Amino acid sequence: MMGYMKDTITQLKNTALEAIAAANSLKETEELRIIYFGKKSPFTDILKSLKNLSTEEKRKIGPLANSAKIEVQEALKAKTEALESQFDAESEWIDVTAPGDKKNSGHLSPLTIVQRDIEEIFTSMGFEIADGPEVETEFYNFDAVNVPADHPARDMQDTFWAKNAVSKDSSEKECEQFVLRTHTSSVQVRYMELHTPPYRIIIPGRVFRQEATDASHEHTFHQFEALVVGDDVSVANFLSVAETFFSQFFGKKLKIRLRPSYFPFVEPGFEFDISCTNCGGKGCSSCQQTGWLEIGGAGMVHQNVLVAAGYERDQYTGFAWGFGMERLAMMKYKIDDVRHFHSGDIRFTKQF
Ligand code: FA5
Repeated sequence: MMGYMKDTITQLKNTALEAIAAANSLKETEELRIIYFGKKSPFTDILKSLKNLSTEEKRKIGPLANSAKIEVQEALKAKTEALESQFDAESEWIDVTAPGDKKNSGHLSPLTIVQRDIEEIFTSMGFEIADGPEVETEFYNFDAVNVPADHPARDMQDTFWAKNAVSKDSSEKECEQFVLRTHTSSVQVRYMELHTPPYRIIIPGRVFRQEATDASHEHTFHQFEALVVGDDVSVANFLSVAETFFSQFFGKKLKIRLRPSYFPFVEPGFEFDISCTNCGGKGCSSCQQTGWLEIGGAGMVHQNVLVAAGYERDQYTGFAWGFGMERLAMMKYKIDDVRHFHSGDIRFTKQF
C-alpha cells in the first residue's frame, strides 16, 4: 500500500510539473490551479486516504504528499508570475515611431474674438468694462432711458416680456415687469446710479428681440455700448474716440460721418457711418457705391437719462453709442449671414 501511494504521489507531482512547464498562458495556469488545488484536488484526496494507513506509514507518506503539494504550488505560482510579467511588458510596450493621437481642440467663436479686440482697444483708451443683467426690469430697459410706457420705441424694439413677473429689485421700483433686455443701453442708468462722473465705460453683452430672423436680423445678438460722462464731454470727443476705435479695429485709417437721427435717450442723436473698409470711400459693391458703411446709433446723453440716475439736470454732459457686435464681425470677416453665429456649425467657427 505504501509503495503504491508513493508512486501515485510521485506520478501526480511529475504530471503536474510537466503541465505547468508546458503552460503558455494565464488561462492555462488558472485551469491547472483549479485541477490541482480546486475543490476536487487530487492532493486533498491523497491526504484524506492517509487515514487508512498505519501511524508509521502516515509519518512517511504524509510529509511526502505535503512536500509534493508545496512543490507543485510553488511551480504554479512561479509560472503564473512569469506569464504575468511577460503580459505586462507586452501591454506596456510603446511604439515610439507611431504617429501621435491628434486631439481636436476647440476654437474661439468669431464673436469672442471681436469682443476681445473691442475690449482691448477701449481699455487702452482708459475705458472700463461694465456689465448688467440680461433679464432686466422695465424701468432700466425703458423708463430710465427716456422711453416711457406709451412710447412707440417699446414696440420698435420687439420686446420679449416675462409673463406676470414682478421685480423685487432693491431700488424699490416695485411691481414692474421683467423683459429680456432689448439693448445694452439698459446698463447706462444702473452704472450711473453707482458712480460719480467723470467715467468712460463700454458695456458688451447679449440682447434679445422678437425678430423674424433673416440674414441681418437675429432674435439673440450682441451689442456694445460706449458711455462717457463728465463735465465737458462733446461731439468732438465722440468723433475722436470713434475714429480711433474703428481705425484700430479694422487696421486702417477710417473716416466717420454723422447723420441726424432719433433715439429717445440721446439729444442730439445721430446714426454714424465709417468710410468703406473695402474701397476706402471710392464706392464698391460692399457699400452700394456710396463709399460709406452704416455702423449704428449714437448721440449726446439726454439730460432726462442723467436725471433718472439721480444727477442734477445740466450738471454733466456725455455721449453714448450702441451697435451690434455681429454686424461688426460680419464687416471685418466678410460674413454674409448673421444666423451663422448661432448655428453651432464647427465648419463656420473654424474659419477664424
Ligand atoms: C439701439 O439699440 C440703441 N440702444 C443704440 C444707441 C445707444 C443709440 C446709445 C444711441 C445711443 P438699434 O435698435 O438701432 O439701437 O440697435 C443698435 C445696433 O444693434 C444696430 O445698429 C445693429 O448693429 C444691431 N442690431 C439691431 N437689431 C439687430 C438684430 N435683430 N440682429 C442683429 N443686430 C441687430
